[in-house]
Amino acid sequence: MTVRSILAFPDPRLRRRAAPVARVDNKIRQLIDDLLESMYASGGIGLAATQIDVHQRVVVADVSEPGLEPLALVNPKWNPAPGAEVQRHEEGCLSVPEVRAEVPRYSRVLVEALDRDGQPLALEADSLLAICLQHETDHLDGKLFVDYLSPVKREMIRDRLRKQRYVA
Ligand code: K2U
Ligand code: ZN
Repeated sequence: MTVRSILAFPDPRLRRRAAPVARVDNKIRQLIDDLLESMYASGGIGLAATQIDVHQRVVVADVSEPGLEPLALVNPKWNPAPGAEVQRHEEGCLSVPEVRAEVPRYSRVLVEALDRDGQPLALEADSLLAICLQHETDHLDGKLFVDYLSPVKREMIRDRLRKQRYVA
């Protein structure tokens, strides 16, 4: 288990589209363990492989107390649950430090994936887990929550982070 460093916006590697996992083997299980370790170490409740510069379709989440219900999803796909509505919710991102912004997400989603043993997994997620899984699958498609903001706001964020980097 290794804590991996997390890519920071506007790093272009965050924009790469992750490749589907062909086979869930020990290498993928090691990646899942590293993702969980890195997520807990950074106080996150979700993390996508893209964020540690591994471009494979794997995400982890744990929206309960750390370590209570770690969830690992390989090749995750989601659809809005019947009757789900779009709600705006304030989000953060471990790759966009100190930025919070409201993002529209579905309130409930039906998720299909493979688990860490390569077995098919289906779950219905609502509230924070639904938001988290939509946020993480966006990462696998090179999408960041700041993409839902106006170009002006996104530019302001880019400038602020650039200044922070030089100041620091
Ligand atoms: O993918 C990430 O960068 C981790 C995200 C996951 C997430 C974003 C928005 C809403 C839910 C989950 C977070 O930065 S983890 C930090 C966090 C912790 C508690 C509540 C919201 C965000
Ligand atoms: Zn994120």
